[in-house]
Amino acid sequence: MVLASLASIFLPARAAALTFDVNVNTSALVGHPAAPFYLLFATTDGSGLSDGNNTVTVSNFNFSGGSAFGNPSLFGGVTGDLGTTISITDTGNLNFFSEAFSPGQSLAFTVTVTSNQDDGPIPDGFAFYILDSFGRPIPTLSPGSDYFIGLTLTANGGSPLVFASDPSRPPSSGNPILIPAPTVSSDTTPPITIAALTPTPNATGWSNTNVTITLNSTDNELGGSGVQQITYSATGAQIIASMVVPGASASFTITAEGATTITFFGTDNAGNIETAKTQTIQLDKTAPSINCGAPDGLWHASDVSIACTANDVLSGLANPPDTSFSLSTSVPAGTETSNAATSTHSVCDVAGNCATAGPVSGNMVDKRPPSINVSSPAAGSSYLLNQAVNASFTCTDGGSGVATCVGTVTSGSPISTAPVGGKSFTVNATDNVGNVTPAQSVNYSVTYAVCLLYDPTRAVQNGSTIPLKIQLCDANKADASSSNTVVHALSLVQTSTNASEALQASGNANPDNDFRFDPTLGPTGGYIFNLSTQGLTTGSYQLTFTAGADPMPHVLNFQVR
Ligand SMILES: [Ca+2]
Ligand SMILES: [Ca+2]
Ligand SMILES: [Ca+2]
Ligand SMILES: [Ca+2]
Repeated sequence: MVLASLASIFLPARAAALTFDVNVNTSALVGHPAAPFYLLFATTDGSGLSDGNNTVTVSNFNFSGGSAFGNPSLFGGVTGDLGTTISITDTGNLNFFSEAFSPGQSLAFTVTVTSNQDDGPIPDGFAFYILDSFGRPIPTLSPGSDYFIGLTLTANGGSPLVFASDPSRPPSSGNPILIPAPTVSSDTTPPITIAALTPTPNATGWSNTNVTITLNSTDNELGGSGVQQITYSATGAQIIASMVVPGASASFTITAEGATTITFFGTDNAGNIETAKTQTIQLDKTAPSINCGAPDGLWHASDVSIACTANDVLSGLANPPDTSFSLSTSVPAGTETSNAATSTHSVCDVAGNCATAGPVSGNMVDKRPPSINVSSPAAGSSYLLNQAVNASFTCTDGGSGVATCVGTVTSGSPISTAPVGGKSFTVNATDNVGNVTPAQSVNYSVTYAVCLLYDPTRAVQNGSTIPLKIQLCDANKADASSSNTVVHALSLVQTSTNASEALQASGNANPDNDFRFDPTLGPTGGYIFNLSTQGLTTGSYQLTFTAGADPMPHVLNFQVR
């Protein structure tokens, strides 16, 4: 009965997809008097040689409340049953499987075909029928024979042809059966969804600005039905409830710092759902926090270091030694400042956020010793013996301040003006951080005053002897003459012409041109030089002499007429 019906099977010339899902509305079969019904799957070999180069498997039967029953009929290269998987190979010219079933509201199954092409003009074919209790196909609108699904097994690939039942032709018994054309989806492959992150995280997987996630889904397999929607959600730092976005792309932005795990998947128009994928976004928009010490308000003789610490609560420090470091001042030698700034240091986190430590200002660094200014005694000056001269000097420091400022005597106290000779006055200074000023010395002289015991305005007669009598005095005109002090005549010049004249002592009282000490000329004595004016023309003269350790020469004036 069944075999006879199949003699009229005609298979259409259409290429085949590899796998497709079939759904048939079988509700019209429920309770119909033409029961029992049979499912029939068949292949034909187009080569006529039974070459066995194509195999069709049918599986995943779902009777939706119905069931298979009875034993399958197998013909040709066929194995299996409705409870498992049916395999049909074109090892005969005609190969078919049939088995009775009790219909439910619908019938679903999956067909997988190979797609080898026979060499001849007639390709291999596959068809699906539903037979009634007489083994006749339920009439359909297909051309030539009453199949619900037909396809050719060629190498080109393609889609099955589907047909509804023919409402004008009844089955072997009862009224015409109304079955819509089966729905066929050749798509059993879920979409593939890729997440693109903008901007791209750095090499460590961290981002430091908001991350936009663009989900792009594709369903490009052979016979793919296309992406219907993308579903995504997020947990962790940023929570996003499940979002369903129609179409093949979706975009959203992660702004919360920390780790957010997104979950996403695509669904194709055949209802295939991609296995959910996850991706974790690590977002850190906050630069490290830095803590540096403050200036201690004290003066320092050398550069100051300020200790700093840094930490980063999200991605962590890029350079672990930045946990603890120090900044230093660089004050030039020989200078002092109460507002020295330290260096700076950049601290970055793993995500690339950076903060700058320092500069820390207000550090007090003193590398300059005090300045010394001596106004008295004045450098190179000469003072009279026992002259009252007070020292005057100051020390100043622009930094830590003067700690010591010590002169030969304290400022305001009398300096040494006795005995006569070369002297020096020295000041030493230090500041409060120990900078030492090189000792500063001022040289000065102490000299005698000369008290005249003759009248320099009274001219002597040319050729006579003039007794030049003097006392060596101090600043107070007190006699400081002494027999131990040698007073020595050096030279004689005429004042008006500056011409040198011969020094001539009268008699033997002044050997070697030394003045003669005379204890009767004052309280401690005096000196006399008996100068011959022989050969001196009329005019004014100056006799220059030295006295003991006195570094300054002295001059005596006299007149010749
Ligand atoms: Ca074949
Ligand atoms: Ca798909
Ligand atoms: Ca950070
Ligand atoms: Ca100083």
